[in-house]
Amino acid sequence: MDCLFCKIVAGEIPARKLYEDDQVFAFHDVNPQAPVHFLVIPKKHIRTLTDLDEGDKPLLGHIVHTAQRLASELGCDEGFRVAMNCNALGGQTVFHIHMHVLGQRQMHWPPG
Ligand code: DGP
Repeated sequence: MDCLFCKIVAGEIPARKLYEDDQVFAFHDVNPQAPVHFLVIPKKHIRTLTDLDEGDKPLLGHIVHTAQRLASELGCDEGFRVAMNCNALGGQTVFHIHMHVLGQRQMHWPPG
């Protein structure tokens, strides 16, 4: 499959890995928008959020929990942001779902 993030999971493209288990993979974003900016992705290829089904609910919970735990480990307990961009209008550029986690700076609302 020609998917950038599947290739990162497979080790075919290098990434600064933070965590991996049988379901998820977490790594630093190549173009960080905050002092802490990492991505948590499922190992399973899911193109975008509109492709989720009922059976993916535990996986999504695991992604959120992993994001929170790693944010805490990286010193972001004072506050951080998670974001998942869906499809082109939502700002998604890599079509393998991923949760952005940004921290260690003041966040603003609304995002651009
Ligand atoms: P999005 O716009 O929500 O689809 O975010 C995609 C993110 O993926 C973006 O913040 C940059 C990051 N990214 C793109 N290519 C690579 C890569 O090859 N390695 C890493 N570590 N991150 C990447």
